[in-house]
Amino acid sequence: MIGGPVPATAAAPAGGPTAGPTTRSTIRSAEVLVASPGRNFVTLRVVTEDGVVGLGDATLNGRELAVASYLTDHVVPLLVGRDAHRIEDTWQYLYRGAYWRRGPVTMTAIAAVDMALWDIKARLAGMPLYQLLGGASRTGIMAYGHASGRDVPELLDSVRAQMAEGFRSIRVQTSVPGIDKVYGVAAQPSTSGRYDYEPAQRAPLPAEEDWDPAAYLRHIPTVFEAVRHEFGPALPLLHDAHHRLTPIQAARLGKSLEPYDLFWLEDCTPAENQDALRLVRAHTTTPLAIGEVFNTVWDYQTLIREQLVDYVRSSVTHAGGITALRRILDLAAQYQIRSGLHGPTDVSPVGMAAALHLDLAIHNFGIQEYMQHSTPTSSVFRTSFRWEGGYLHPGEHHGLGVEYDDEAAAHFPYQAAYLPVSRLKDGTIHDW
Ligand code: EZ4
Ligand code: CO
Repeated sequence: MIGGPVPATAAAPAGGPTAGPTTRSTIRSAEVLVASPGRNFVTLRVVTEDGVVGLGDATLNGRELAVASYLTDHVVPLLVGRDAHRIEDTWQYLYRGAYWRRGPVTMTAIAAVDMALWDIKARLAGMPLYQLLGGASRTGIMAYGHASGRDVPELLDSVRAQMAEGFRSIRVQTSVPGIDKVYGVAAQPSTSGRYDYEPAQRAPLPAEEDWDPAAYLRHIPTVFEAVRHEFGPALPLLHDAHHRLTPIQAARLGKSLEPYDLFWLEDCTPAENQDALRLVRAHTTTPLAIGEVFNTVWDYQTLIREQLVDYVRSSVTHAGGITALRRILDLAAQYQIRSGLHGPTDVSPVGMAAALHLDLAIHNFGIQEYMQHSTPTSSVFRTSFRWEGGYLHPGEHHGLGVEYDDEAAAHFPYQAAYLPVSRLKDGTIHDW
């Protein structure tokens, strides 16, 4: 009978394949929570019939209410009555079932459901989530902090302040002579010791900033020279070009930064055109990181297969959740590409916790971005994760390790806030 059809009676155990106790946990309700403790956050809360609660981050900076509506109007009604344990089936149901695949709104909504279901599964298992993902591959998660300055002395002070906070790897952003406002530079130096750059501003219209690639390309190497001169060769330094360069400009920047041995150069070109990175890669050995605006594995297909980048920058929140990001990271691992997950303040503490469980479990961990959340944010989201000696750890609470305080959240209603737009000197809209 080898290779032939198996008779119906041959292999089936007594009682058929569905016999035996089944593990089921029916979803009783799901609701979308929108609050603005310091900045806007959208959170999905899923509750099972046994009262087990799972949380998911659905925050899409500057487009928050679109995801809230996608979830409330089109996803919550599909969740009620489903088995919370069936994470894979629910992911496929929402991704394939919608017919309209991909995109940041859809994938952020799916991510929130995925996170909440993993949270529930791990709480029911009585384990921190990283244990279900394979257990710890390391003792702590190396995180990088953010330094910025309106000039070099202010920047050097900011690097010192980050080191005093415990950071052992630091992203460096600076103003550029002749440009009024530049991505990544806080308007005022931090008074709390905490890094306080927040790109989204509460206002009915987006702020406008200016941009000049030539001035930037001239200035940045002099800044890294000053930072290396002050702090020596060993401190890992990162930089974010925030999608603003053409391929040849990015190639030139990567080359001109080679003497300063960057940990990575992030988002050097706009992310849509994966082919652009071939040109950059051919010209520089500066390591490249990309992907905070990507939302599926398809955005990485050429980049990973052709080994055009070194770090995957997605967040759990914007790339379809733990289920989907794990697959991206596993694909990356086959090509020696490592993680560098996005961790700005617009990834909520729920999204951050999900990242930390993944970071601890995967083999190809690289580094984690960490921009500490504000005091109002921490009053709404109670977290179990720890920050010690330059390393993060998700903690040992069951599930993701985050609780949502409804009473605290009630003090912070949604306020419209937008990321800025960027214009060249002649007024032309540019990539922000
Ligand atoms: O501009 O999270 O690397 N970090 C970044 C962030 C992004 C914001 C956008 O919502 O580029 O500061
Ligand atoms: Co970035």
